[in-house]
Amino acid sequence: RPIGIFDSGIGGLTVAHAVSKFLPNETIVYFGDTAHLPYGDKSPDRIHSFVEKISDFLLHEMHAKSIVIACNTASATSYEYLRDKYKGSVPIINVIDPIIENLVADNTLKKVGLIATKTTIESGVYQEKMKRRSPSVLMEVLPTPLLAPMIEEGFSKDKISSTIIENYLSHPKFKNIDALILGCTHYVLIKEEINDYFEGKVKLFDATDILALKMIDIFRKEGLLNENKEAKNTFFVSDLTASFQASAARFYGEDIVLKHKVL
Ligand code: DGN
Repeated sequence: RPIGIFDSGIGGLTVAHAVSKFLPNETIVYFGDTAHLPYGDKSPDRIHSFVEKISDFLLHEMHAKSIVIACNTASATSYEYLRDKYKGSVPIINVIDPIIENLVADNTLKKVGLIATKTTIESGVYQEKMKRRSPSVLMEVLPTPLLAPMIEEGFSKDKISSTIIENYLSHPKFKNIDALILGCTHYVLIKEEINDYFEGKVKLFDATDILALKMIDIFRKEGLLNENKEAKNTFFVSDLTASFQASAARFYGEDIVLKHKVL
């Protein structure tokens, strides 16, 4: 049985790629809800209704053995909702908890920044989890809504991206941070640029490798690891355009073919 991975669009392909790299024997069924993107400025209720349909599709039609919410926004608004709904059937994995676990394990951190969509920041999920687990770490958050569309449009390592990145990251809130959470799946594509901005002095946390390693743990414990790959990975999107297809390779890092699927 495959692993179901979903996102509001194509950003979650960064997560899917990390999963395929660390768990090469697993088959991935990806669903990008491009018809409803961006989730980043929608209300939690609206996002619940989208992700419920996607999860039902992945579980009941694709027979997924686990679901990965490869989107920070959907993880922030709907993880508990989905976990409770599918309790006892399959593991539901979000992208936020593995990042928190890694932050908490690093006891050198005093001040941590978070950049993410408006909905993720407003949910307060990262802030609450950090406060509960590491109360002495100061956390500063900043919604950075221009970054995801900028990345989707292919701007990186150029004048536009460096101006926007600098404008956000030079915010006084982020003075003297030890670490920055890239709290949106898209931001992985500008990780190098962000690292350059901080001259390598700020640790960057995102949900690619960290999440895939966490999945190995969970799958091992649950006896879900595959010995051999059963089938090819499939990538569905709820709205297919030439531009999504063109961007997909950039996010996944390899050529892939998107298939249109209306739920
Ligand atoms: N993929 C979503 C996330 O990680 O929050 C954000 C994309 C969006 O909805 N703009």
